[in-house]
Amino acid sequence: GEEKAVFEIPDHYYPDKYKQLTSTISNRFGGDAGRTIPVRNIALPNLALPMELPYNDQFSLFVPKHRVMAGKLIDIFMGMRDLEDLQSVCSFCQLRINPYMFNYCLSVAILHRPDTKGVNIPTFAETFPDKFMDPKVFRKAREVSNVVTSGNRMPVTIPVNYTANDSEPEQRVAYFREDIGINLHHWHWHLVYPFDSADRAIVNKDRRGELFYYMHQQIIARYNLERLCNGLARVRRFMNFREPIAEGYFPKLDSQVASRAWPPRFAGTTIRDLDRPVDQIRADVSELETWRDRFVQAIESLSVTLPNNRQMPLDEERGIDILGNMMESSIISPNRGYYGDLHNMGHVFISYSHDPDHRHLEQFGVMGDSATAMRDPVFYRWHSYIDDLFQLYKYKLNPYTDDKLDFPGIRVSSISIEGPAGANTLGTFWELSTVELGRGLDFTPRGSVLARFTHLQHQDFTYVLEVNNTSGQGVMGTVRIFMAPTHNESGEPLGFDEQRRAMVELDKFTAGLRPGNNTIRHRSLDSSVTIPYERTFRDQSARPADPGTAESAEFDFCGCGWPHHMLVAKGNAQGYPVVLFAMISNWAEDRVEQDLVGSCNDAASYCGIRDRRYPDRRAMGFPFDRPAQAQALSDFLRPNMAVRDLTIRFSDTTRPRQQRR
Ligand code: CUO
Repeated sequence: GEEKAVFEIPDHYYPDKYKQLTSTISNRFGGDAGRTIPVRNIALPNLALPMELPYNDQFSLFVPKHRVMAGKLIDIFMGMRDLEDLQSVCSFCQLRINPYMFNYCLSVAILHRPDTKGVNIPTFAETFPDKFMDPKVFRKAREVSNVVTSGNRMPVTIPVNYTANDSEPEQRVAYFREDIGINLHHWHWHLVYPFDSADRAIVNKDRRGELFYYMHQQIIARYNLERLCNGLARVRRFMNFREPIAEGYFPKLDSQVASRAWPPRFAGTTIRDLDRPVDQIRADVSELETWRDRFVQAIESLSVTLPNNRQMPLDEERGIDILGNMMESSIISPNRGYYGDLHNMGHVFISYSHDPDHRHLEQFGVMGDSATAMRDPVFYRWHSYIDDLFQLYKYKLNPYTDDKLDFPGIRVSSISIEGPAGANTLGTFWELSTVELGRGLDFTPRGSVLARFTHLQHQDFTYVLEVNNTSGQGVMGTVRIFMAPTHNESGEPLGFDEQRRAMVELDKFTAGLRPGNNTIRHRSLDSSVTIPYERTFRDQSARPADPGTAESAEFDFCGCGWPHHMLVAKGNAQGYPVVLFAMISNWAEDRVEQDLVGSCNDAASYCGIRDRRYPDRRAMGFPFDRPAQAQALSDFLRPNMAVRDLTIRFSDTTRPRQQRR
């Protein structure tokens, strides 16, 4: 078992209402304590601003006022001289600062301070499980925790499909929207790439605007593929802000902090002008339209208006990155005053559409929080529209020329897939997994509770590429693997342009190519898009034994990455047809010179690499990020590319999770 430690907090750190309880609090934790850690008594920084958010309110990064408060708190945490001062100010904050905001800001600081590499951030699902799971689980969990002694507990089972029944067609993809791992990935992504801080370096990461565009573009491509597998049309973008939103969503989540349910969004709700003094928000829907028009205007003219009225060109090299920062918007937007805050405020308008003037005293819905937004069908409608705006820019670029696409001397003669589901077949099924609850719930002193839930899974497989190198010398190549649907919802074949936008990145890796014939074998488990199950859920049994090492730091920090269990779309029982695409590009032109030792670099495609540059010089999504003069994918192919028809066959069985690796 873990040794318990007691923190001895200076008396005046306790809020007044706890003062007389101080001795009780320390006694309560002190009973079976292993050691005592005195907390340094420091001159406390001014915390007035972050303390303005009531302790029991919801916290949203999308709400401008909350953003400013969080930015201040992050700066305070970043500014502490050393770990002991940081710990001291945290112990002061813990009972006063809104717990969601506290957790977010401390996590950002731990991720970015040089002296906290290797410090464990408990996985968010364990800290605030109410954002990810059906509340019934917690009631049951409390019962279990009270009556059963630690060590031989039965896991509590989270029901499948608990937010709607089969009358709601959108429910067919609820397993995707409500997947705990997908929501954790999204939350981590926004943690790694915050859009606000007084410390510009935290925001101004290499190609962060482009990654905002690309990671969300890939979410939409994956969601659309998932919808097609389930007989649903691709998602309709939310582009007319005055039109009612057809899809409703009833989250059935309780907030532990605010001790009330997350509000629903009824079908047919229209976003309306906001006037919520309590959140210091006053904004009209027409502002979204103005910002949108200016954004489109910048793309039309390939030029951005700066605050001093000068123009900045949107060139091929940096255009999409600048647009990403402008759209989100982040503090490194070239002109936030003029181009506004379109994407973030879209989240805000939607999340308050049930109570735009606060007359019902309701808080924001799930769209207002990056930990829960992906549960709501409207998330995908909003982000499809955002993606359309980015695509307007991509359509302004010239198609890639031969010298960008070709790799002279390299021929990919075939790509195929091997695995237990059969040649060129991917097998999917339901899997039953267990995750530990507890940290965010008051189960002390009895320890934690296990929750069991069902999620999609696929059988492991291996890519096999046959490559001929006639260049006469050994070369390095970058292998880029994508998957896409072949037909639309009406059964018509997809033209090149629709298919390129539907391409789902599966993997990207470097391979050495000897002169002559080469066979490249690469495991699905090693995907550059995903992180293993153990990392998504921070299964403590998988934690490297030796804390403080580079391995354990990686394990603790690198929660960003698509969950591996969602690498492949569900397919269907008959076998859903998709096309697999592989390209080998010239690594000499792709490479980024940098040292990767000790950083987490195995899910770089959607998350980048911590403290490093994005490890691929090409545009994200290359070679499908731009239109081309091709009617069909077959017209686009070059000798260094290959395709293969695949089938994804779903078997409606539920199997207990098995150890992979
Ligand atoms: Cu990730 Cu809209 O950016 O939620």
